[in-house]
Amino acid sequence: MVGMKALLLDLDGTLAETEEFHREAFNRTFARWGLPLFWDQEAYARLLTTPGGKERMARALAECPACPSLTPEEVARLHREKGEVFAELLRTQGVALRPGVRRLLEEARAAGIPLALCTTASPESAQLFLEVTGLSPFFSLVLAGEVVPRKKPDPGIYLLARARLGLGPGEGVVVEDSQSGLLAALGAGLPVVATPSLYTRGQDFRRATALLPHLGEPSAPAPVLQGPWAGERVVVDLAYLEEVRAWWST
Ligand code: XBP
Ligand code: MG
Repeated sequence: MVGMKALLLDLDGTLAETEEFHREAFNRTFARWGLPLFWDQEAYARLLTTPGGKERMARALAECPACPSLTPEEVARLHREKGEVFAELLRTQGVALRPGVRRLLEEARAAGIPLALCTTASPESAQLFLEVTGLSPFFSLVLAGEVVPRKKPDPGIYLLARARLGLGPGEGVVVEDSQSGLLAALGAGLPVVATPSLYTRGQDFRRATALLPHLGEPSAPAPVLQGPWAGERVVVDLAYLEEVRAWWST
């Protein structure tokens, strides 16, 4: 029996490895503006601890003595332009979903379980991603960017999702790839399946209800590193998510 009332998912790093497109878009935008900033993978991994592209740019500018001081309006424009470059990259190159994502979304939809997308990325980037991947029809709720005053790890976005979906504590399950997303969801009273991504693999996931490298496919199940069935290989499906809920509430 499925008692789960909703499935909530993060976007960047969780549904797909999109961060390299974001990084490329930030760098191209810095170059267009003549700013002496370039984020290699190492710098970007460090900067990703600041969720939200605009906040990340503002932080890098503040930490850069050689950069001009930009007004908040200019930073907002810089971020909008970055979003346009990101959109162009996504449209022209497309992006593959991570293993098990489409399978799990299809199973949830077939079972009538509402799906919510909860991301710190801008609404424009989130909508375009859903279009490009054909996932738009799956999500009944999309919460993005500045829909809440404080971004993850603040629990605000998941508390808002709970309110919109009418969920009590533990009535939904969250899938996240980062520590900040994990803390946001736990802070909102929701169990979390963590599937770390390219940029988040070294983060602390000890508080995740379940930890796996990916959601798994029947042909390639995922090893459970922590949580229900630890040490076994599983396909994260609705039955497994029920076990995650039971594990969380004990
Ligand atoms: C993802 C992010 C996003 C993107 C950039 O965090 O931090 O900000 O890197 O997108 P999460 P924008 O996966 O935890 O939501 O530039 O559109 O903000
Ligand atoms: Mg993420």
